[in-house]
Amino acid sequence: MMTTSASPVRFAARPAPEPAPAAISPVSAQTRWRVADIEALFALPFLDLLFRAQETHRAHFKAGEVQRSTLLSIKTGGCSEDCGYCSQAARHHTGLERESLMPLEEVLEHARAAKAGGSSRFCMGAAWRSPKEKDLAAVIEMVREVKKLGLETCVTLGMLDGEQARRLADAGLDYYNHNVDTAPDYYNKIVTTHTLQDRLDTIEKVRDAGINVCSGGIVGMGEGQAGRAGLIAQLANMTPPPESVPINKLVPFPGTPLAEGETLDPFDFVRTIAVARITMPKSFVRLSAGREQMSDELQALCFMAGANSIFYGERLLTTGNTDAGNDMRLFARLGLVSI
Ligand code: SAM
Ligand code: DTB
Ligand code: SF4
Repeated sequence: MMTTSASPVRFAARPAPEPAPAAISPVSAQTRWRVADIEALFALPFLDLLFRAQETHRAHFKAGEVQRSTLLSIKTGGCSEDCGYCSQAARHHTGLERESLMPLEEVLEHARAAKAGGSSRFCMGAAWRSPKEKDLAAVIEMVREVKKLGLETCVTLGMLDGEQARRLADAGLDYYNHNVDTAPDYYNKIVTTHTLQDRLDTIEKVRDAGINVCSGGIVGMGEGQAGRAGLIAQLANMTPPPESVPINKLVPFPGTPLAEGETLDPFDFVRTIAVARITMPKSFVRLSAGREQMSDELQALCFMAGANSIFYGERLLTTGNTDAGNDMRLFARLGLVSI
């Protein structure tokens, strides 16, 4: 059973929760979102929810402007962790070949191509529980060199300690991606080799080092609407909420424990985007993994619901992404503008 209050985790906690609003009221920067309030948003009639998400979006962003980030897996497979969705966990028999850390020059070739293609941010992902010293030094060099190309940088390397976060900040890293992934009381059904608190601790260290936080989650892992509300609550109650919120739709990968799970009603995915937009009005909400399996019409609904960022380019980490040409045709058809 999902609880009706947000997790009491240290990072998300605030001193004095606001009293329950009579209606589902707009939040101020100081309001704590209760899971029940967020569930009530999910329960709104679809058109009312979308209307409200549009209103919120237009109050904080220029409608139709979409940021593009390109992903690169710089270290693929062989991960010690057991995240149930992930193709890169060594213990899942996914047939994925383990690769060592990509050399700097190869990373830069991908980054130059991303820049030429119009992406504004380059995100480098590594299948680590946490980075070892030698690896971190190499990634720091990558961050410095990618920045010189005029791209924003993001890395996702697993858990960090404070010193590692500070060194990444000193290298000029713009964003660190570390997802909370699902609701607090669903987390240990998905991952057992680390805890949600471990992830919140890393996010806190990233924040303290002055790096922008990119944190979101995955929907479609059997969490239900209450689980999606729990996911959004912990993100929205961070102080401040993450600057970037990737909402991933599970990409079922053969050989992972979650490959054969239930399929998500696509409108519930759109609802999740809309609720993220309403509860985190100033954050970039990224329509992330799973776009390749979405129709143009479904993606248009996600933009309508307040998504204003995408992963752009033919690959995510180990799976495919929508063709860049298709994306640009869709942007043109919808009058969306890249920023
Ligand atoms: N090891 C690092 C970590 O766990 O933070 C970085 C890489 S990990 C692959 C980054 C994120 O990708 C995960 O937190 C998860 O949200 C997302 N992800 C991984 N596999 C996915 C899948 N099959 N479908 C959707 N999202 C996925
Ligand atoms: C995020 O939230 N989604 C990206 C990025 N952050 C690192 C990863 C999606 C991975 C999808 C499955 C794969 O390609 O392996
Ligand atoms: Fe490893 Fe990250 Fe995949 Fe978990 S999500 S198995 S930590 S690469």
